[in-house]
Amino acid sequence: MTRRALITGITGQDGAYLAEFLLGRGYEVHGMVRRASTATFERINHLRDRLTLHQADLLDQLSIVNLIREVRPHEVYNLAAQSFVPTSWLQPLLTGEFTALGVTRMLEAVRLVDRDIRFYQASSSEMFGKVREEPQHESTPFWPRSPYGVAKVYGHWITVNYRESYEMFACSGILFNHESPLRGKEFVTRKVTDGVARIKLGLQQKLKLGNLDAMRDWGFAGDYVKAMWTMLQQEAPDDYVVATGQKHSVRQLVELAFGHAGLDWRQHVETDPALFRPAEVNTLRGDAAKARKVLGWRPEVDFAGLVRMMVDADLERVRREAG
Ligand code: NAP
Ligand code: F7E
Repeated sequence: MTRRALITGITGQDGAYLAEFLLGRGYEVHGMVRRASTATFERINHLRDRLTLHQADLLDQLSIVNLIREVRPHEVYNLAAQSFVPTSWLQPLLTGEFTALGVTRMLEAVRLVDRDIRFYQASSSEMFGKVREEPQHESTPFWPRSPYGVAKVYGHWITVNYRESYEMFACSGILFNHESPLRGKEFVTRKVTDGVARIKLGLQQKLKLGNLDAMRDWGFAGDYVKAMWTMLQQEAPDDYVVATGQKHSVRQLVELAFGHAGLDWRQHVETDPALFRPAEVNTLRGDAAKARKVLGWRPEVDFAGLVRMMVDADLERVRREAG
């Protein structure tokens, strides 16, 4: 029997990688997209003829219920969210509506239509925030540092609560930062690799960044979507940290990315106080021992390989676009 999956946030970075992965495993893949006046399908254009897209919105409960009724998926991957941390200070209420209450709307729809549907919630290392211990694992206490992080803590616990209240197969994947050539250009890795490509090709001179001392556990998105799927194939639902276990600073990222293109970052990078955050997550490093043991999951791309992949992809794209 063909398995059916519904992905919210299919037009985002993870949605595109997950859709490709599930198609490769023979799934019938459905995606929830919100209406926009211009197309947002850039990341999934190459898959369009193999996907079924449906209009619905995290803010509109009935649209989600109708969608789950129509598709009757075996698995739902809830990836949709307002995911950019700085925007969550500018739009804290909207971030709460999408990123926190949106999860309840998804869970309610699944509960109403068919409690046997397996549910994946995209939780985040941002929940650890002002970290209580290092490395962070599934039982490390949360101390979120942004409205986004707070909303994700809500999304995590409501997922756990529906599992415990209704015996639903609901999993929370606590994923650390994962990046790729499909990453949005406002996130620091892509901002740097896009900047490097533009500087290398003479289209830009300077790159303005914020806190170069922040440290993150960066992995490759293509590796991380495999962990999402594997969580939903287990006998019992559970929560898992997904991370590489290695951390690097933004400064190291910059050195590596500029160096790969043969550039000296000191000649191009400027820090801009406006890009510092009201409350920062200074450092994150995850312990994915449980995912390794139970799911057999391991990252395949390391930090240096990831940065090279992203710089090379941006160099090729910028060259192509510049004709
Ligand atoms: P992303 O590229 O920002 O994609 C977000 C997706 O959510 C987009 O498809 C967006 O649609 C959709 N969306 C936003 N608001 C919506 C609404 N009201 N109704 C329907 N769809 C809506 O994010 P990502 O990096 O792929 O991350 C996927 C998920 O994992 C997010 O929940 C994120 O918070 C979480 N996460 C990400 C990371 C990471 O490092 N990437 C780590 C941990 C957790 P449009 O295209 O229309 O904007
Ligand atoms: O920032 C510092 C910044 O915006 C990383 C989201 O996917 O991962 C992501 O959240 C670090 C921060 O990602 C700039 O201060 C310095 O310390 O790439 P980012 P994030 O905030 O860690 C988590 C796991 C998610 O769940 C989120 O959805 O880099 N930084 N200079 C900068 N960051 C940005 N964006 N731009 C700068 O110029």
